[in-house]
Amino acid sequence: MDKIKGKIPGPETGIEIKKSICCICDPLTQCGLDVYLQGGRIIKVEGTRENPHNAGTLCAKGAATRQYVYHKDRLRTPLKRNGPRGEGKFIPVSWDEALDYIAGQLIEIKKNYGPEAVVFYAGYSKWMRPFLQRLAHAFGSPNYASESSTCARATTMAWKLTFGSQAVADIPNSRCLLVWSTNPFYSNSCLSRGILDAREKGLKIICVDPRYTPMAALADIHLPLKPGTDGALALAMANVIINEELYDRDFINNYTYGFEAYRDYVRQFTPERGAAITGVPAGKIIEAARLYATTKPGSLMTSACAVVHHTNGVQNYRAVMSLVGLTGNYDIKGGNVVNPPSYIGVPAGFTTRESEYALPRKWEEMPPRIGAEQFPVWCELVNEAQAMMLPFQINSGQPYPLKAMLSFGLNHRMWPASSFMAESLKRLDLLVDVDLFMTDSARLADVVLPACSSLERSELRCYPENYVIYTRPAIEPLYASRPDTDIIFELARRLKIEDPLLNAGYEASLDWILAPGGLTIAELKKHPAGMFVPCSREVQEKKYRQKGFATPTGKMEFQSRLLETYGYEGLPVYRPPRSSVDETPEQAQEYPFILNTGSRLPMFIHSRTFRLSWTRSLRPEPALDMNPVDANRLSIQQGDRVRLSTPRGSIQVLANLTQTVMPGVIHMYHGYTEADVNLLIAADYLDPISGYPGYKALLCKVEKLED
Ligand SMILES: Nc1nc2c(c(=O)[nH]1)N[C@H]1C(S)=C(S)[C@@H](COP(=O)(O)OP(=O)(O)OC[C@H]3O[C@@H](n4cnc5c(=O)[nH]c(N)nc54)[C@H](O)[C@@H]3O)O[C@H]1N2
Ligand SMILES: Nc1nc2c(c(=O)[nH]1)N[C@H]1C(S)=C(S)[C@@H](COP(=O)(O)OP(=O)(O)OC[C@H]3O[C@@H](n4cnc5c(=O)[nH]c(N)nc54)[C@H](O)[C@@H]3O)O[C@H]1N2
Ligand SMILES: [Mo]
Repeated sequence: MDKIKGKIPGPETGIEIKKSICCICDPLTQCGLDVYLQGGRIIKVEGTRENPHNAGTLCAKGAATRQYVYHKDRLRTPLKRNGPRGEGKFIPVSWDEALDYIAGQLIEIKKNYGPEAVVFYAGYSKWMRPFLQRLAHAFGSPNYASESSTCARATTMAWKLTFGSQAVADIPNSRCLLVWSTNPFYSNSCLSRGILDAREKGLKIICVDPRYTPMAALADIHLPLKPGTDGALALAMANVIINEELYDRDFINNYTYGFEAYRDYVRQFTPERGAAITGVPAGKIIEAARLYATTKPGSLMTSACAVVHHTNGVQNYRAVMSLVGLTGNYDIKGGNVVNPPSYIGVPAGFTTRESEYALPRKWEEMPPRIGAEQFPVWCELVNEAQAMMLPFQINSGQPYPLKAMLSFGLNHRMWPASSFMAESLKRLDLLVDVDLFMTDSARLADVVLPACSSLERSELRCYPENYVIYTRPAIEPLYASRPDTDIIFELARRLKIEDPLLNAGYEASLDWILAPGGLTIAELKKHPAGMFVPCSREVQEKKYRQKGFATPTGKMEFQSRLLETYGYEGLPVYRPPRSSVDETPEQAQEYPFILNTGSRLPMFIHSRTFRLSWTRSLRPEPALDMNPVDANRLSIQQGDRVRLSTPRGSIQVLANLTQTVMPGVIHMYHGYTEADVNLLIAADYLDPISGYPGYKALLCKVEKLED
């Protein structure tokens, strides 16, 4: 046999390469993917070199794409329940039968209980969201909800409350990067490359993180704070900046509201008090405050979740971002720049009509959303229902009954008290779940529909490098699976929804959405690997000089008027986690550790990659991370089986001893079927402003189990 040049596609090898995007992360890091095909089967994947976002690279999860797509748990046909709810007995049915049944039931429920009794839900997957929300609202239901009830939206809320709009770190032009609770080396590898480049050019880095992460290792100053004490740390830094007069006087005097009240409040947070609360030495707090305030321009980079996954989450986050105002680093080159998203959360240099598309109806024309009563500020600032209230409303039927849920990628283990969520779902008259895999949540459903992955569909994806791609399927949808959007548009037809765009389909809808930026699907199809979007002007700095801030006072608000309107404190006040030594000292005697859940691991992403042998082999068993000092005291050794408990329950896992976590804090990754840490968190352990769960600080204990 002739020697074959394996990598080169061509007739001799029978190998061809198709361009696609990864299906594991969503959406910021959905890297460009070169899919190598032989005989219609994927034989390997590589990162797309031309795609400026990942520039040929892939992470550990993306490299396992083939295992994900061809996994034996992939759903093969639509399924209908054939046995008691939750028992997992199904019979295969045709698409027509499944979709007709769903449409018939939804019409019936709407007739009997009103459209609001139907919930439309999207899990972590985002590509179907604008279409699903339009379907919900066109159907008449305000109850479109998503995984965003736990991710990213609370940070947006904090930005809107304080500055009127979100602003992201302009890393390439920055001289000092304040990294607050994010570790892109695990969570967003493409971003971490840019940080390494900037570091080589002299970028100073401060990293605020309880763990010693790769990001912390790269930093000039690492501030290892106790989880959930972010507010106190930020206020103590502000104390230094104000006392040493390192703040931006012009910005404070002309563009802010509530500075005096803030300054008075900040007085209490001396570096010493900050140190006592956070565990970070006072000297380091002072050093970090000086470095950030004097190395201009400085930018703040934060997590979509870690600071807001606390019972004082939004206020802690507001305390952190107040530092941006205090130092005048808002909307300047190299600081935090206002760069509104183009499509599905990603700014790519052009405008679209995504929100006009997703929201065809005014909120006032519909009944109040789930969570409207408990989280009014959420409803003012976020265009979704607050899904953390879902199980409560299913059970109480108050203020009105919920009867059906049409979900795309439902994972009940996302909710705190996940068993309560699972039990609540069983009480619905109709639960539909669309997923790639037969999950434990799908097992609770009446109808399960097989979705295909991004490699099997056409999808529009933007990248922050002003790059955009409209993919074509690399392979046909496996088995009888279909793209989520097909299901949405098919249901719209069967529900007899008269809506020109829902009736026109996916590509016509996209053309409508893209119109303001001058892009068309026809043009995008000519560039299979994606294309740069001509991005006109330099971003204009300090737009607030002309336009003011989109807050009630038109200024940057240290003291939020909107929060006060709804009876919350206007200042970014600090409160310890609701379950903590300070708040529940008696409980702390039995449960002496702080439990921090969900800090990212490089090989796992929520519930998605546990089933893949490549990624799983890197951490084969559910394990908690603890410091050897703590382990020693409890006679726990590496790999010992332990019981992790809170007053709500316990799970059994292995102990992983590591110096990367601080003494007194236990870290446990979320989403495992066999060791679901969210069972240990109460359903109402929520931030009072956003409704976000306090996943990242509550009391727990660890006990060694005898063999
Ligand atoms: N304890 C704890 N809990 C947490 C967190 C934490 O830090 N700690 N983090 C929270 C955060 S930030 C997030 S974002 C959420 C994650 O939210 P989840 O929604 O729980 O995320 P996943 O498990 O990735 O995805 C849910 C389902 O979507 C399916 N899916 C994947 N691709 C597709 C697709 O294209 N179409 C369809 N229909 N389905 C698809 C997957 O198979 C999976 O079953 O978890 C939250 N929960
Ligand atoms: N590999 C992988 N990548 C992911 C995900 C994944 O599950 N796996 N999920 C994706 C999603 S949905 C999201 S939201 C992002 C999240 O992305 P990141 O925010 O970067 O990830 P996390 O690990 O949740 O949090 C970052 C750091 O915050 C620290 N931290 C924990 N608690 C606190 C605290 O109370 N205060 C402070 N200051 N720091 C704290 C953790 O130790 C961790 O190192 O990642 C995305 N990327
Ligand atoms: Mo998230």
